[in-house]
Amino acid sequence: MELKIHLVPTGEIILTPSKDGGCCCTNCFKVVGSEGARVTMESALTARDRVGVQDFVLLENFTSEAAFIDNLRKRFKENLIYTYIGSVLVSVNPYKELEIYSKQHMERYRGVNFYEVSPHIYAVSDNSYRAMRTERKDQCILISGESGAGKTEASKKILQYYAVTCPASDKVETVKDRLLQSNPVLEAFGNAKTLRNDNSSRFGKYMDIQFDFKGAPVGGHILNYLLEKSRVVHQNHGERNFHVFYQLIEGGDDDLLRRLGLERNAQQYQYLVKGNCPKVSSINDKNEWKVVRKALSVIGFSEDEVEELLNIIASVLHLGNVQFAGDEQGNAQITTETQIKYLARLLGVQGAALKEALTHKKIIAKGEELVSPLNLEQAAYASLSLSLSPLKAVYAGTLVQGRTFSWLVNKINESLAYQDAEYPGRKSAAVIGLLDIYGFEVFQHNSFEQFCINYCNEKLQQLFIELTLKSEQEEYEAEGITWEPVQFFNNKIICDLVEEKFKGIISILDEECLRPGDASDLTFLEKLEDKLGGHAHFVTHKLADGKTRKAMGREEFRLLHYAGEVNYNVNGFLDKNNDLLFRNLKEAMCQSENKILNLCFDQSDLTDKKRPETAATQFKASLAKLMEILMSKEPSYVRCIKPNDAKQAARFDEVLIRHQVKYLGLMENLRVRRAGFAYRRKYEIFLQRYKSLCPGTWPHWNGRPADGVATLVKHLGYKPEEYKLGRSKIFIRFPKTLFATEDALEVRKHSLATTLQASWKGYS
Ligand code: AD9
Ligand code: MG
Repeated sequence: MELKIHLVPTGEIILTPSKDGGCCCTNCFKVVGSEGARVTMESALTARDRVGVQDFVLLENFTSEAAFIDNLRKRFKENLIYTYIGSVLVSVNPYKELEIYSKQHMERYRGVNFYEVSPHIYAVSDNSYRAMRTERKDQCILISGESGAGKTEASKKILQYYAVTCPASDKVETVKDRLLQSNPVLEAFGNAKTLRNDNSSRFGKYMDIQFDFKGAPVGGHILNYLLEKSRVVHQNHGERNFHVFYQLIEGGDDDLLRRLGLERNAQQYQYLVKGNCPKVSSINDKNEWKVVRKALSVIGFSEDEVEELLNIIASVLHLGNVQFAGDEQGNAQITTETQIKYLARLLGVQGAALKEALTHKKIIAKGEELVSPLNLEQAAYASLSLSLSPLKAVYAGTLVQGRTFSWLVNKINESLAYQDAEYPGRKSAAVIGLLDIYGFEVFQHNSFEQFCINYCNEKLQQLFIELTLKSEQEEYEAEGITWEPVQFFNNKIICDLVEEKFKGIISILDEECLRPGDASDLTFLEKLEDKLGGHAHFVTHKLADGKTRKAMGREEFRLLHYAGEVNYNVNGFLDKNNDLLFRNLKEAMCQSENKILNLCFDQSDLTDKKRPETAATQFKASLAKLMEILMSKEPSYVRCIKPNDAKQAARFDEVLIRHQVKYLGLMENLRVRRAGFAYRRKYEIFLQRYKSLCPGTWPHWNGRPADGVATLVKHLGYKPEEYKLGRSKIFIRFPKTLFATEDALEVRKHSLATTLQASWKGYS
């Protein structure tokens, strides 16, 4: 049983069971001992020291990173994975199931004030919910952290919290089910086993949960960002393709597999063997398949739609097994007729057209169609690992997956769309948005994907700076307290470096992608060096004496991100940014009888003269839109930390954690939060908690709460420099002032209990 410490006036401590067996207030900490036992003050303080502070703003030495990490470690050791920085929740992945997510736990957080209970993801969920209800303002919860830190788990816990605690009705139950079931479907198609995480999300996700006027969830909407399409055709050693391929092969019944022409053996498929990792101990593909099939039905996919979806998934596998050989002229010829037969049937296209599309290149020049055969060399150049498959087969595979994924998200959105039965067209009353997006990434080899992901993190940091500083400033102003400006690094300069029109990296990249002639990844690098060489956050590999800078390759440029330095290798930047599909493959797809493909590839793909926007420009536009969405809402933050790279419980790797504390900007966050006052609370709440400490306010205070607090702090002997009284809140500058008040409260509580007991005895 968990026991809670109660200080008594003699300086001793009595152990009593804590409320519901869990922590319940700021001063509640667990100790080992038997109920009723008396322990010394010293051991009590050791116990308190053991679990650390539950809000980093209460750290005495708040500028010290060592103190920060130490607090995190203490709490992690005690399975206290959540800690606040003011209202920001820091969460450390426990890599084990903790008994803290039950229905009882949810109830404990429901409608309770943020600081009255121990830190929890439910507290953040509830706080946003209540703010949405009472202030009628849209909320958003931004979850960030590196791969494997627990973002997706956190977002699922938030969704579960709303599903369990929000008001219900028959219709609402359906929506709740659909919201919950959208996760396994999206994860099947968009998550994969990577070296960092067995269930890594390979796309960014923003989900709006829509609520009605009674606070019931009535709908949802999902936006997806930058699916890592290249995974369909290539996986690094120890990694897998998207889960759905393995689930289908392991879990699909015999009939289904026969129809799809698939064998129950992942090793048979080129696109599934690259990582040499068909099975993962933490994943049961067969069971997951059942979950996904059920989820598809709950969301409202018809049997036909599921069939067509699976036809596409099977086609991707067949596509990977198409093989080529060179004829006498060296032109690529297909040698695997069976695959073409299956592909033609599954995709609903003519076999001959498909063959032609896979071995030829068609372009329209000056209104004329030019068809030329692809040779094996072109193919080999395009895809080293698939040396015998022409480049465009690879692209077909990736594009099919990318477009199918977008179709899937749209379909889920249709199913989640809010329809007011009484007032069609009426919008939901308010929304809570959940952002689960890739964290900052630094690998040995960083490419276009990392460039986009890290750019996204710069934008989120920019938003964080604007909103946190802005809200801090606004709070001081609203409370009539002088604002003391805080020094911080504004990363706008890096955002501009990436995205500025004409001058930024994306513009330069697009320019090279559009330039006919000799444009290549290396000419792109040269242009970057020419145009950005003098920028404070851009570093070229070239030194003045013509040598290459240490720790940088000749094909690399370095960006000094807010979170650290990253070297990017330009290899593949142009191809990935172009993301083109050859015309004859597009034509083949447009003729498909598969309804999903038909929607994904329409005639405008062929007739539209305008070149489609490049991948980076599209991403930039979608991020700008996301920023707009988030700016219009009130944000809460969850910062996730991964404790070790081995995915093991109870392992706290200090070096790794230190990095993340830096990347997440947590010290800066704490500094901003502590710049003025460590602690602030509404007068009513402060008075309610501490009124027993002053004869003037106990048991009731009849005047204005602000005057009550003034009386109270005077009685407690607060010095003028220790606090300020605002319009609706008290601001306390140092943690020690608050700790002293908390200690006094414990003493007081105990003496009250003793008095009560004595008077009871007197009656009996
Ligand atoms: V990625 O950027 O999508 O690769 P995430 O989303 O940050 O990453 P995820 O939520 O998938 O990480 O967590 C990784 C694994 O850690 C999960 O599969 C769980 O096994 C484990 N985890 C994360 N959070 C918790 C938790 N609160 N309790 C128990 C957890 N296990
Ligand atoms: Mg994830």
